[in-house]
Amino acid sequence: MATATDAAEPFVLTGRRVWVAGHRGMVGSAIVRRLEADGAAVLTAERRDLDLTRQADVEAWLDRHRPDVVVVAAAKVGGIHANATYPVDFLRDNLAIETNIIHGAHLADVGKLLFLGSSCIYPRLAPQPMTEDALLTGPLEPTNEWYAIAKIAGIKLCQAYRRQYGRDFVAVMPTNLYGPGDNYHPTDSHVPAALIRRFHEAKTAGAAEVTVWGTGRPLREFLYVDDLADACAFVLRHHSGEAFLNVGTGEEIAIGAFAETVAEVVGYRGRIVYDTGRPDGAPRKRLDVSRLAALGWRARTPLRDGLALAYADFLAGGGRFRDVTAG
Ligand code: GFB
Repeated sequence: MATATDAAEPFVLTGRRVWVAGHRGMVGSAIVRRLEADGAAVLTAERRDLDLTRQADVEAWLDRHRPDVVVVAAAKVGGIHANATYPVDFLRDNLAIETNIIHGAHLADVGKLLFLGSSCIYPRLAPQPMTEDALLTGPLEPTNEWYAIAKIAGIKLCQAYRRQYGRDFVAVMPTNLYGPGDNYHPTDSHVPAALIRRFHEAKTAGAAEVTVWGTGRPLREFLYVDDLADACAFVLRHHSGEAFLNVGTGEEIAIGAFAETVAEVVGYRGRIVYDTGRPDGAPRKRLDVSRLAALGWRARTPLRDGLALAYADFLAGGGRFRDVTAG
């Protein structure tokens, strides 16, 4: 497997025209904040003006706007329940979105593209922590294999356009994320947003107990979304190569301990009970983050600090949410 290579010269983002596809999502909006702070001219396209699943529309938009850089942060995303419930949306829509944007970027002669994948691309029982070399070495986690296959295809597309056309298209694999702009959907959300919402509602209602899905025993790694955005700006500047890069904290916590931490941050003091009828999903999925660390990047935001910022955002935004299957 190719190793991560420093770009010959740092790629300059200041003054560059950067299209952030998926700018309204938690990841996309964090990347917009970061790139604007770095002096890039960020381009965006509203969902009502551009359907990313329609190839001709995406190619026409790229031909008209001709960005210097493209960040593929657009995807159908959701937690364990959504992934297992909407396999078509997670496989077909994500394949269409990434194929259209990556091929369109090639046709529009885009200088650099960053594709965002996910840590769920790795085998369910990959040795921990999971290095980038674990890809395709074993069966996937059944609850999110649809999303995982789509994201693996995205990695391979970036590598293929580098080999066949010399395109500087790179990919990062973030771990589980949380932070401002998350989707607080009651059932389709990821576990951080789900528990922030549920503990807040229980505190407000004075509920005696809160139900957490599964056994509470699985382990997860959680990265604050603005740290991911910082890593994306770093990778755009300093990485150019086929090797994709894990982005995480390298630390894991059991879902039960995570739930207790969220309850403390939210200020809920009732009981936590577990609904073992709900799936646990992957037992562990901790990333080996040494390859990106070797290039000079590390996550900064401690979990409790990040959760406090996420809860403040939830309170400010009133727990907005959107359906995964929304067009
Ligand atoms: O974030 P999450 O839904 O997905 O976390 P994955 C699921 C873990 O949290 C399981 C437990 O062990 C759940 O049993 N959990 C406890 C809950 N309470 C809840 C709850 O109220 N809501 C949710 N959602 N989980 C995701 C993939 O896998 O990892 C995504 O589905 C993406 O596509 C992401 O790849 C990185 O961590 O299991």
